[in-house]
Amino acid sequence: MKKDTILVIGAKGQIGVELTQSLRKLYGHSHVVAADLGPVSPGLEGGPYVELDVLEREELGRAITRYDISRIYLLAAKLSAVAERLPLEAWNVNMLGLLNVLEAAREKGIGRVFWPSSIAVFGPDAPKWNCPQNGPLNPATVYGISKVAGESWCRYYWEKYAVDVRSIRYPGLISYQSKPGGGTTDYAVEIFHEALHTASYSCYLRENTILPMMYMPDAIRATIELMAVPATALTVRGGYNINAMSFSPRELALVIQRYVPEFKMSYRPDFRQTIADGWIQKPDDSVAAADWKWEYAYGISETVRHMLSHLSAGVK
Ligand code: NAD
Ligand code: AKB
Repeated sequence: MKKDTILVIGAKGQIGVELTQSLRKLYGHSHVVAADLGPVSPGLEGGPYVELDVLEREELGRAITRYDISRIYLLAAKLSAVAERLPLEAWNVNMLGLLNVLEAAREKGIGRVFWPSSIAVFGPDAPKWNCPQNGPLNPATVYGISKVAGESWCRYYWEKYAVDVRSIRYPGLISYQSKPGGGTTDYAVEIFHEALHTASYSCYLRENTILPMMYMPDAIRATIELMAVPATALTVRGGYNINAMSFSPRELALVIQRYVPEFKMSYRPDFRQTIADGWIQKPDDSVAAADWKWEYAYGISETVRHMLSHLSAGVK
């Protein structure tokens, strides 16, 4: 059987670098093509790279044909904080990028597509704790609106054209390899860098703001597992809720202080507080557990230990 060749669009981002590396380990370096705006970046040199703007349909079509692509992971997007500041630009990137990929998948018979949604699909009226898979989708942010619309497009392309597109509503992701790109949950990555460099961090959310989070290895594993299950196992064609840990900035700071006792946290809430206040605190992931056996591995203690040990190896 012919081996799949995968295109990862938005490969230079927080998820993209680690997902590309994991896919290359699994499928072979020459079978995973990384794509993003501008030249290749560190961490992606080990395999093919193409400079690609996903908003340019013809460029996308040329890359698919040139590399004989059979699976696409679309990660290019503007995240919540950037989207609140640049609503029209964010809508354009998040929607047109997805529609270009879905259309290319339909026209060229791409076998499977992955597109990430977010816990941002839920708004202020959703249950904060254990928010169900089918909770109300009334987001109060541009980013959330684009994710709800994107989920509807994914369902539409599956039902109308049998494009096998799959999606996860990621929580805020915590990683040490790449820095996050303009989200509301970014504090949970920045805090580790600052704890090690300056032993202090000024947080833009209030100390008691609880949000759902996940360590990157869990998110990468969830993505790869979801893409591997047979289509018949899946009952959700919008985005699956997945859950790992929920904590506030204060709770995270307390765990970090176990390893960096001199670490001091201060709070200066900005516009991101309003975004966070409208989000859920913990998704219920029982549908993902039933359909494809999703289960997280990293809680807050393991995440903090791993983050500090990987990052402190780089601090001399
Ligand atoms: P990121 O901002 O770190 O990376 C996005 C990448 O897309 C960047 O490298 C950027 O250069 C690229 N890009 C932007 N516009 C492009 C274009 N027109 N053509 C090609 N590439 C373009 O984002 P991320 O954190 O890696 O998130 C990836 C996806 O996962 C997004 O859809 C995001 O909404 C979703 N998500 C992320 C998180 C998280 O915590 N990181 C949580 C929930 C959902
Ligand atoms: C963001 O904060 O925008 C992202 C997300 C939860 O979608 N991390």
